[in-house]
Amino acid sequence: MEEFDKTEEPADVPNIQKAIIRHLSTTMVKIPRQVDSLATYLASAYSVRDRLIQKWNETQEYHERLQVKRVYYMSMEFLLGRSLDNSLLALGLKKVYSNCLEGLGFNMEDCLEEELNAGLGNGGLGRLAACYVDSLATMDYPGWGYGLRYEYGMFKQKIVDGYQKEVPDNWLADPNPWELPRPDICYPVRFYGHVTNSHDANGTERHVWEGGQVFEAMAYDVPVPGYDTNNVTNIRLWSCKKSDLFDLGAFNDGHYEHAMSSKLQAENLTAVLYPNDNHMVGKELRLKQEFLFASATLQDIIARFKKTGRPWPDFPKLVAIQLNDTHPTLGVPELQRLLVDEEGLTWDEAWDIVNRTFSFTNHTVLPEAMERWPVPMLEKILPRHMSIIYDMNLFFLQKVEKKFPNDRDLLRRISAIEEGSPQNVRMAFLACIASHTVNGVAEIHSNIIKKTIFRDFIPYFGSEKFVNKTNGIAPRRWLHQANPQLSALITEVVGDKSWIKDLRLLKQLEDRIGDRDFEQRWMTIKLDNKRRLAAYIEKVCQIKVNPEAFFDVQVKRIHEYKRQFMNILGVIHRYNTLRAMSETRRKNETPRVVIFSGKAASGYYIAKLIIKLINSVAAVVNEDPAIGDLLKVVFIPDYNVSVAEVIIPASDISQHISTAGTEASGTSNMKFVLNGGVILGTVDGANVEICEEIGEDNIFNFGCLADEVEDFRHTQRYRPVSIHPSLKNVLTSIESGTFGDPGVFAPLLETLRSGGDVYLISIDFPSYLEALKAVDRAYRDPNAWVARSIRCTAHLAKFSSDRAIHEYATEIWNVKPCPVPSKP
Ligand code: 26R
Repeated sequence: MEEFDKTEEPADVPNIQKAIIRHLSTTMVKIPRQVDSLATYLASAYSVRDRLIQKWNETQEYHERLQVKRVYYMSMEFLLGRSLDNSLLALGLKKVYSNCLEGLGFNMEDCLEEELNAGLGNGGLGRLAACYVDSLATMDYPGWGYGLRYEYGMFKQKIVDGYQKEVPDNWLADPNPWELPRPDICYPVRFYGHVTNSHDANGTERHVWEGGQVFEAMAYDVPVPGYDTNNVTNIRLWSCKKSDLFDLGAFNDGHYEHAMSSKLQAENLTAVLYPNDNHMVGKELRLKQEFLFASATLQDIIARFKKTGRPWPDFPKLVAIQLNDTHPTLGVPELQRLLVDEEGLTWDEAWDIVNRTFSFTNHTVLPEAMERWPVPMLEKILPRHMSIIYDMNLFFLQKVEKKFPNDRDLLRRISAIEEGSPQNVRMAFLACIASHTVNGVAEIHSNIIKKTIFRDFIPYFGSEKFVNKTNGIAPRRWLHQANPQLSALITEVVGDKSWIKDLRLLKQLEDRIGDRDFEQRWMTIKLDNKRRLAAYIEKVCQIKVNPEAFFDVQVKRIHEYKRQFMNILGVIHRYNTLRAMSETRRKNETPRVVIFSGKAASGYYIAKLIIKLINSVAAVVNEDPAIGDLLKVVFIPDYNVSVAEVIIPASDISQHISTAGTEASGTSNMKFVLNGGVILGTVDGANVEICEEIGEDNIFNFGCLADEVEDFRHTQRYRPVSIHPSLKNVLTSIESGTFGDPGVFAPLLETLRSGGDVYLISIDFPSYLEALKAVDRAYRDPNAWVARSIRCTAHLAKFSSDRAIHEYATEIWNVKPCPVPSKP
């Protein structure tokens, strides 16, 4: 057995069992007959946490002592999912814990299932942050995540009568062993109030922000272990507490209720995550969340810097800050304010530090997702920051004017303050102006943002400022943990587990193509994963599906641009086609299970109608005796990280069919392919680069290209004068009531008509049906299919988050690995 598995020696069993039992009795306060799998999960988690804390301390102490540069990944969302399985694998303790639990009369799988998901994110952006922290830790980079500790994460989704119903996610109802409360780490955060200007002894202008309301942000630390390393990194999450909690006078008077009332009424800024993905809602509470986050984080980073005793110009030598989209952008004026108003630096000294510290990632091009905050709202809530933003913008525009004189229109287009009544602050522009580097998340996306949102910035800054960092996924969670059988088979081929930290080694799988015995094992693992998913579907949907059927999957947030609508229209087309077939012809068809899962933003009416349509189609198709196993449609409720871990390894084909140019990258496409699943997709986001890596014979592409989409939209060449007959027939079957009251779906169908169809479903539909046919044909050749599946996994190295983080570290952050040495 290799070096890393030393900890898996049976000698550890008694010690680990002792630790679990100790936590059962002292932490969980259980006597033996009260112990259930929840208590056992928690006790196991606490015993793992003890190890993590020790390594966490060693890591932080080591990095502090060496004064290494750290990167801080600022993200309003971290979609971590469950931690026990992941931590056990990282520490090399999974097997030994499994034995320990068995010895105590418990089953590992049952205990793992007890853990609630940490759902502190909406979708792609939040999960990306979690994968990136995994890679930072695994590759020994000094880096922390900073985020918010929402008491309620992403809502839970129930399906009632085919409709989505949102239920609060009370994820802190059980104790959370994965967070370490830090009551000693608190920062005051001010809102409202006023700014007074004065001059100090040297005649320099001083700004004092006073009054208003002061909240307090308290730190909770979430340790994240790297895989097979001593390094344990940190995600610091802020929780909001009102600071003026007690009116002590009233308390002493015995007016307890009155004394407590401010606590009872205190708006808790970190109570709940906004469940909007790609759609901005300009709520004051959200703005306050963003500022609480920005201010606490920057105060904390500054406090840590000051402990080093280094001079201010060294700040960017020790600190890199990555803005995960615009949500943390208030960190920019906040750092400027802290340096100028609190630390006494000049504006120019501070601005130079800001500029060398921040870099910014854009994750979307949808206009409705661009953060714009009304100037009057900012002026009211953050008066000092508003005036700093004005100055930053003014100085920027002055420099632009100098370089390109007499171009008023350029200044208007490039200004961080958008004209209008009211005026708005364009957060993406502010982030761009203040950052040394701006990146997109896939080649096509990075090119699009240079031609669209940031186009006017290029003549001024030069195009080098705008770079690409194609997204990646953590192989630990998305292959090793989610697909243990495939992981074991790969380890057998490679000879050891080194591929888990170096995905390039998967190339060796290619040599096994054509080895019938190996191919058989490969497909048997796929079948086992499909059985596992079928069992889950039966448990949560009470639908029996045939695990031998072809599994066709689309799981992601429900959004018009992602076109789940087109998918279900295609399903209706298939259903109609099957029904029209003779029984003898039907016998030649491959049984298929079409699986959907995903949440719609609670206020997104059309997305919710798409869910209803999927469920209505499922209700009819699944009960049709003429169709039987040939077609089953399943909507799996409450998509989240642990549900994804069951679905992804079980797909034969997965659909990534956004209108070209709209999906910045996508990351689940990478997860499916890594698990030997084939993609049916548009030429969009990371699909393009996946195709380059695996070869175009191994992916099914269709649809307009991004520049054609642009043409359609801009030249008005596109008006849906004629809807293709195949689509017309599908729409007719909905309208004739095949799937229930057609009135329900009228607003949804309307989006395709009368100059609408923003996402070009009617244009792409015919080529979509062709692509589906090509998939069907290809699956009929099992040898070619298994070869394709193996090739998918073998060529996926590029999409490891380790590669992505290495690029960020070397090309943007200038941070270097700093592995914590083992104790002798
Ligand atoms: C503030 C509000 C308007 C808001 C906008 C956008 C809230 C949340 C979002 C989420 C967006 C930024 C998001 O998740 N984008 C996704 O990022 C993934 C990681 O880069 C990409 O893979 C995916 O294509 C993109 O949609």
